[in-house]
Amino acid sequence: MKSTAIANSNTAMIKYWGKYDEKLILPMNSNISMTVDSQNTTTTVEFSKELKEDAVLINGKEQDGKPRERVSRHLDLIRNIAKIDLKAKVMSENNFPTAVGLASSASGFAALTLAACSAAGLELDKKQLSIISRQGSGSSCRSIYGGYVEWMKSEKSEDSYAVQIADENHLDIRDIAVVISTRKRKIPTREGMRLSMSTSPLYNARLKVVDESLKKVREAIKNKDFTTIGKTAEADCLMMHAVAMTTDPALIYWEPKTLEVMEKVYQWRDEGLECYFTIDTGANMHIFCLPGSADEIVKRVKEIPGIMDVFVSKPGGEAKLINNHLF
Ligand code: 2P0
Repeated sequence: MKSTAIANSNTAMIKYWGKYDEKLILPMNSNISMTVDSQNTTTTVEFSKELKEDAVLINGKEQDGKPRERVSRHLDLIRNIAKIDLKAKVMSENNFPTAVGLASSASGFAALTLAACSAAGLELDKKQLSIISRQGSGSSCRSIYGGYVEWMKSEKSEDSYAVQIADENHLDIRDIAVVISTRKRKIPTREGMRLSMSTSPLYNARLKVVDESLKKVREAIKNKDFTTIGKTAEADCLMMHAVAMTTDPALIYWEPKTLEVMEKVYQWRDEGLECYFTIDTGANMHIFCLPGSADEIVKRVKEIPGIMDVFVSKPGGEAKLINNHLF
């Protein structure tokens, strides 16, 4: 009853921001991401009758309090489906520094779901795995698949899952993650989304246009139309941040350096170096570009004073089981 899985992180091109159902984690809008190959989580899960309670180690550190509870609750969901009552040991390692403020819950919950379901003896298809992963952390359901992925909204749990739009070999683009700040968010993302829904006057305005953006990006991925993907992703990022900024209390994730990089992206584009930015719930950014422009953009990003780190990713593959256990 022991399995190990590896899952990649993903970067949203059309953002998930707000839940129709908080407990089941059903999103208000469908959303699209690219699974990335350079940031991943490896997780080993073992169910054992020797254990009195779940033990959770992340990056070598024994977890207690909320992080452990969140993993335990997710294991409960899987134990329920598998009809087992055994406690588990969970060991998880990120290949990227957790403290830099890049997302770890997407790769983390996708790897946990796949490893725990396999260790519990469940044989599930990707759709079922993504439905389970979604209930641990929404964006993780997209990391079950490689390449370009859409998480479908629905009011029913069984209909809200991720589907692959195109695999990682269909269209080669680069996601340059630019680390600007490691400052911790004052308000957790989950709470931020909830506040936006109840207080931002722009929340519903974004919902009115998001379907059109989804259609554009979906088609542009199929047609390998990088320009439309980039433009639409950048516009949706600004729309999500407009909603965040007009939330009470205001959720302003950007720092001066974020705006400085934004300005550079506009300038480089004017000069003919095609690239687009997107930003999640922090000051850090992602710059999308075609493979031929990546080296030049990385060089220019590194010349900006105060940039802490840069990670370049290609489209990554699906979450998978591996034989090398962490313990
Ligand atoms: C996204 N984000 O689409 C958006 C854009 C942040 C900004 O998905 O509450 O950690 O666990 O479902 O998945 C981050 O949200 O939230 C996220 P929960 P999650 O990538």
